[in-house]
Amino acid sequence: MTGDLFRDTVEPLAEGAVLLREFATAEAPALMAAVTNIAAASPFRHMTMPGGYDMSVAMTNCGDLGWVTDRRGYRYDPVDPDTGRSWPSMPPLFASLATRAADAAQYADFTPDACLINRYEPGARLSLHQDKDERDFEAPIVSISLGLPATFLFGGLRRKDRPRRIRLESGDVVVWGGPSRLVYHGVAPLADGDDPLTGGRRINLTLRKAR
Ligand code: MD6
Ligand code: FE
Repeated sequence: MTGDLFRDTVEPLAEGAVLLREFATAEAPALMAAVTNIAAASPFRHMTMPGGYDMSVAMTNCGDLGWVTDRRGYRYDPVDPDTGRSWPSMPPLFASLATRAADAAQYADFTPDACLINRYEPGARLSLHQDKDERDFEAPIVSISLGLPATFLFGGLRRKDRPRRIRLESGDVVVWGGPSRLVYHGVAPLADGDDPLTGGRRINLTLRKAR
């Protein structure tokens, strides 16, 4: 009956997508300390979209591959273009937490090779998008939220599908894959606040299997 422990916290969002409230709360301080270490080696930066605008969300990565965007487009790259070196390695805690969360969402043996780290300051937002730069849409994506709460926009398979607004708090984990793997989603502009772990920011980790 191991399922009972988490039953009340597994909230279905759509077919193949679940919200695991507070799944990472116990590990949040250790996750945040690891993010600080990663950012010391590969600093957060506002990347440029192919259209020329800089993103309001600051990003860095860890793992074998990192997601990057510049005037040439989006891609996964084993090298941090700002440092010319490999991205920092993925802390074992990131991978183990992602595997456990995926397991709780009925995705067995998830082994991420890339982790995109997003940093939001008040006003920062992420417009509706699909995650489709990964080679393998069979694997789910595991998303871990830390710090200030955000309004997550969870849409449908068509851009025009009206998104649901889901409040994500520090420690919440979302897992989605299968029929929901290519849903449009985004994050509404972050509201001001003060969080004991992150100060006036939100951090989001998305763990992926990029190749
Ligand atoms: C964020 N998350 O929560 C942005 N993408 O800051 C994403 O864009 C995302 O949470 C794919 C899968 C899960 C996600
Ligand atoms: Fe995304």
